[in-house]
Amino acid sequence: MKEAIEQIMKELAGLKAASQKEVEEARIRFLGKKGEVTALMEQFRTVAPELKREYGQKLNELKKAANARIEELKFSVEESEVAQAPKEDLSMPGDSFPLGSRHPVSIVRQQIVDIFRKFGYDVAEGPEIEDDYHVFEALNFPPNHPAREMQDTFFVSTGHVNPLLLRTHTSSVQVRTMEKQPLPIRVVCPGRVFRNEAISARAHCIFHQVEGLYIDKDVTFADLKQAILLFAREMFGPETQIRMRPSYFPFTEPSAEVDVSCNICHGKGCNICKGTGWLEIMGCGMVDPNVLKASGIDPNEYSGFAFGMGVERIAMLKWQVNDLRHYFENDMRFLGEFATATEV
Ligand code: 2U9
Repeated sequence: MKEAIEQIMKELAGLKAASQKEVEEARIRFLGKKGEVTALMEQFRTVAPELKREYGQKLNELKKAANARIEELKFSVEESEVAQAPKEDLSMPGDSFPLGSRHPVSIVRQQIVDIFRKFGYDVAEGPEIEDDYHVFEALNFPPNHPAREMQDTFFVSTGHVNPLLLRTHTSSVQVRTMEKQPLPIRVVCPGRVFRNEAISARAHCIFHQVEGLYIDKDVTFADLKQAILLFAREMFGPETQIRMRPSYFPFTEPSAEVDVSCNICHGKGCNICKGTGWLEIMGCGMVDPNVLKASGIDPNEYSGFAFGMGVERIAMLKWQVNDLRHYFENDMRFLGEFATATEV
C-alpha cells in the first residue's frame, strides 16, 4: 500500500489538464467513487492494526494532496480560458435603456410655480400632517363646518381641542408663512392635499394644489384680477380671456370662481367646455379680515388676495385628459405621452 500511495503522489505532481473536462476526468480518476484514492481508502480497512496509524496518516495526506492538485488545475484552466477569450471591443456602442420622464402633474405644478416666481412670488412648503388650527381655525372655518367632519377629512388623532389631520388644502402653509414672515408677503404653496372623497373621473382622495397669497398695504380686487389674468395667459396662451363668478369660501370675502376661455373652441362651444366656451380653473378672493387678525395682521393697515387651484384639473384642461384617475394609475403608455412636455 505504501508503494501505491507514493506512486499516486508522483502521478498527482505530474498531472496536467487543458480543459475543465480534463480536470473533471482527473477528479473522477483519483477521487471519484471508483477512483484510485478512494480504492486505497477502502483497502485501509484490511491493513494490520500496527500499521493503521502510519498508513492512515499517509492516506489522509494523499487525499488532501489530490484535492489540492485538482483545485490547482481547475484554477489554472480558468485563468488560461480568460486569457484566451476574445478581448472586449471597448469602442462598441453601449446598450441603450428606456429613459423615464417627469409625471404630468409634476410638470404642470412646476409650470404654475415658475409663472408665479417670474411675477416675484416666493415658494413655501409645509407639513402634510397638520393640526386643526392651521387647516380650519385660523382660516375662519366655523366650528360646525362640514369640512371638519370625519366624512370629509382624514383625521390622524381626535378627541382633543386641536386634533391632527391630513391637510385638506395647502392654505395651512400660507397661515404658517403669515405667522413667521415679515410683511409684505407674496408666496405660492404647492403640495399634496387629502380629502375623504369617493374616487371618480373628477375627484380623488389625494390631489395636488398650488395656492397663492399676497398681502401688502392697499392690495385690491383689481390687483387680484390682473394677477390671475396674467397667469392664465402664461399658462393657456396670450389670447386667453378670464371671467369671475361670485362664490363663497370661509377664508376670503368677497370670493370668486375663475373661468378661462376654452382653448379648444376659443369660446364657440365644444364638448370639452360643454358648449359654454368657458372652463373653471381656480377659486380666489380677498383675504377675510378675520384670517388676517388670527395671524396677528391688522386688517385696517393691510389687505391681501389669495387663490387656489387643483394641479390635476389644470393638467386635464391643458392636455384634454378626461379622467383624473389616469394621473394615479402609472400606466407607462399614458405617462410616456408627456415625455417632451416640459416647456411652458
Ligand atoms: C389664506 C387665506 C386665503 C386660498 C384659496 C381657493 C380660493 C379655492 C380651491 C380650488 C380648487 C381648492 O383645489 S381646489 O379644490 N381653492 O377656490 N383657495 S382662495 O385662500 C386662502 C389661503 C390662505 C391665509
